[in-house]
Amino acid sequence: MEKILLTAFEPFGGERINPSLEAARALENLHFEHARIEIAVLPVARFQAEALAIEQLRAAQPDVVLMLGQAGRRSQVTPERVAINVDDFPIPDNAGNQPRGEPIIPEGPVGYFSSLPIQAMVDELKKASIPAAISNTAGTYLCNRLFYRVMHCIAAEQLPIRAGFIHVPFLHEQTIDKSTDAPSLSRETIFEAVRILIDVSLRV
Ligand code: PCA
Repeated sequence: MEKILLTAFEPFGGERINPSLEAARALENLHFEHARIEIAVLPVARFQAEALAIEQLRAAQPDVVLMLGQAGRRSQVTPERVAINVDDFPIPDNAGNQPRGEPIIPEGPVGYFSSLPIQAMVDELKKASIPAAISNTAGTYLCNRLFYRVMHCIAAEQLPIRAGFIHVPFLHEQTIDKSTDAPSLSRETIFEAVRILIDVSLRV
């Protein structure tokens, strides 16, 4: 039996919901034959998000950490390949922080690769007719920062944990009142996508 820590973010940027959190809550109580799921709900706040995630990671000692976040302008579910060592927030976070072009960890490496099977994840999502692609940038906002900080913790402490980040598009209901084109997926599709991501992460 493996333990999976599923992290998700609170709403931000004027949204009332965050699809990552909706999915984590829906999946939390689902029964997986080979895994136990624990969720961490993170504030969209520099420092606090990673502090909470790392605290919960230490307490839970999971085998896998799947970090989820919203990428509102994307049409596909996108496992991220790499986290980079830079904070360059295009908008302030929910605590009002807006660093521009600062390193996340001044003495840290330039980046960390995901240790999740990202290609297999994309292949399985596509087999289920869910739009998916590997992304080569997680941006320079909170999601990239959390991804970088968690990978740094795992590397520095040589923890036996596979970890990575996956961005998911808006839910349909988030786009109803938007004036510009905004791609979105249904609840069923996003929940099924996260279920598949969990399954594939267990197969390594
Ligand atoms: N998405 C943001 C931060 C929180 C979230 O869900 C991002 O892509 O950085």
